Amino acid sequence: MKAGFIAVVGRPNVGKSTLTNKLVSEKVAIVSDKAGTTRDSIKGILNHGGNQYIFIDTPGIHKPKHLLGEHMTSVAIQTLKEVEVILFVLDGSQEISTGDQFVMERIEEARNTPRVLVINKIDKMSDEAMEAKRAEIEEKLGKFDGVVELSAEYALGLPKLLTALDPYLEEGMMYYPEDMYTDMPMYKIITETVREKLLHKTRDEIPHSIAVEIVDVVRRPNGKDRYDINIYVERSSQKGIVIGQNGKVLKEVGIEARRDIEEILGKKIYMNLWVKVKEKWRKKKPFLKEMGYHLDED
Ligand SMILES: Nc1nc2c(ncn2[C@@H]2O[C@H](COP(=O)(O)OP(=O)(O)OP(=O)(O)O)[C@@H](O)[C@H]2O)c(=O)[nH]1
Ligand SMILES: [Mg+2]
Repeated sequence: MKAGFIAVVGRPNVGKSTLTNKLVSEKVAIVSDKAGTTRDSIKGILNHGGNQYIFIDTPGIHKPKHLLGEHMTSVAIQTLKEVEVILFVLDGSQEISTGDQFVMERIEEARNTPRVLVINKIDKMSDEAMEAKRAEIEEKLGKFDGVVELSAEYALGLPKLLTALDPYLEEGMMYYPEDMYTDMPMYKIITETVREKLLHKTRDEIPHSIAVEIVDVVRRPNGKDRYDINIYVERSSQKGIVIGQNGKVLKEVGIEARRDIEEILGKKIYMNLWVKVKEKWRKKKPFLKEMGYHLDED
């Protein structure tokens, strides 16, 4: 029996959460095409071939512009120090950027922790592009203990990744029971599901300005509980966009989120969504704490 913690890190939008979900064959982390989707570390646990792989999906590492961004980058950097092996994910279909190099510098600071590179999104790359990419990596990022080319979206190359990680797991006991695939509490799965649907339907600054909170759960005799959920935005102009004309956007978000949540809970629910304005909440520490965005030592 071998087990180990694996940090999944990289700049925003490279496919870290998609990869984590595909590895554990469950949706533990929400995914969107907007950079900055993941805001906290999320464990995805896989038991395979007698091994327990504990993947820690992290927020994309970037240069923060506000307190929430600072929290996100610190969560990821903190995770680097707590694992057996680091999985550095990059988007192979894009040029290696200063963003990737910034992540590499943070990884270097974790000193002796082994590092495996994932070149993701190979479904968007030709063979020639891959050849060029290997050279570019060596030049701009240096050497890794292992390199795996894969497509998280299409679940191509995942067994190779597990094989590459195997040597870094440690003999001993399992950390988590066999049927546990995430450490996400149910309320977080619910708020994240609502946030994901909102991310899919908004753009520009709005996805970044959204926070979601369950304010009440009312148990009902018919077993169909009612969830009252607040959606926070930073300005009143954003409120109108999130609600949409005649409430269209909010209604669609409600329908899609409820469908997913009912599947996860295995039962029907009622859901009320309210949109509220909290000026500049991403810069306010007490509100961030209330939303659960804080490190242990904060
Ligand atoms: N074509 C292609 N798209 C992918 C692949 N993996 C992820 N994506 C897409 O890339 C986008 C970002 O994916 P995420 O998994 O949310 O990326 P992330 O690295 O977790 O992003 P942050 O949480 O913002 O740091 C989404 O639109 C995914 O569908 C892949 O292998 N191929
Ligand atoms: Mg993510």
